Amino acid sequence: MIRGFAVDLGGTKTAAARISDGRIVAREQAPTDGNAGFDGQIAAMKALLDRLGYPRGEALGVAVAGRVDQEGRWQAVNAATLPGITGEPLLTKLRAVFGDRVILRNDAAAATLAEARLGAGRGARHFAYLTVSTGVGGGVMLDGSLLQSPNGLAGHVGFMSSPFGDERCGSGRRGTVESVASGRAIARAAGTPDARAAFASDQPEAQEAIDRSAAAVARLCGDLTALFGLDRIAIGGSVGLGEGYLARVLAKFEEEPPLFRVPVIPAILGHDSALLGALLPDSEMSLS
Ligand code: BMX
Repeated sequence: MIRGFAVDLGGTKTAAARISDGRIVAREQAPTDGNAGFDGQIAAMKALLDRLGYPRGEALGVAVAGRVDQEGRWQAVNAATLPGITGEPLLTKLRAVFGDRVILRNDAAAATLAEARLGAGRGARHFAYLTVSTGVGGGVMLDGSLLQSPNGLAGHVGFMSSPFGDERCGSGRRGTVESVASGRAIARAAGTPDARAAFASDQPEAQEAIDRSAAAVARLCGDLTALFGLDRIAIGGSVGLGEGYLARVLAKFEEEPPLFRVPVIPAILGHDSALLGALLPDSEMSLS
């Protein structure tokens, strides 16, 4: 059973939690200041952990949007989301501030581990988790192992190309899934302050923006199934779990031939997945 403290720093909000017996027993949250820079983001994490009474040296799992390489350096892939995060040594700094028992990974990778082991992916052999939120992130579990790469980019499915996209996204790539399907892309196309407002709007451009996002995510599900031979996909994130969103994805997914149409289900752990997954070990063997 996992226990300790966890932080989940996403493009819109930063959450921290105390976890006991595999469950979140206390939680604090604040908006993420995307322009805060490296030291500012660490100070924001510390402020939330202080409110939870985190004692230095206790087990701490940290999950962040952006890529984390094998040396623990942190860099935004979508530079528009976290412009001040450009390859700083996050793991080294976290250990200096919070002690040696810090583990660090990408937020979507953390959520993938949690859903695979404790949630929607249990029993699946080749499983993918997608988060549709401020950005579009994900992770792939093959025979119980998270697909990882030394540069920390593996699993960044939001930066694959989409036939529904044409705009350049903050990664510099044109026509990415993220450029058309993310919460920010929905809000931009809908002309609303955020994706939540687009969901609440009855304006045709808002509904079309959500439909286009769902179509791009459905196509991505088919692509990932072709690439990895998946047997299940779970969808989470604030947009992914938004009212009626999964139904729209599934309606588009019907257009895929049966071979590529694996079960696509909602994430079970909701908004807690990255917090729980931040503390999970990479390998199941060390889970005892
Ligand atoms: C983006 C990318 C991923 C992240 C995903 C979900 C950045 C800053 N973010 O694709 O690393 O996992 O968004 O992040 O490069 P969220 O902010 O939507 O939680």
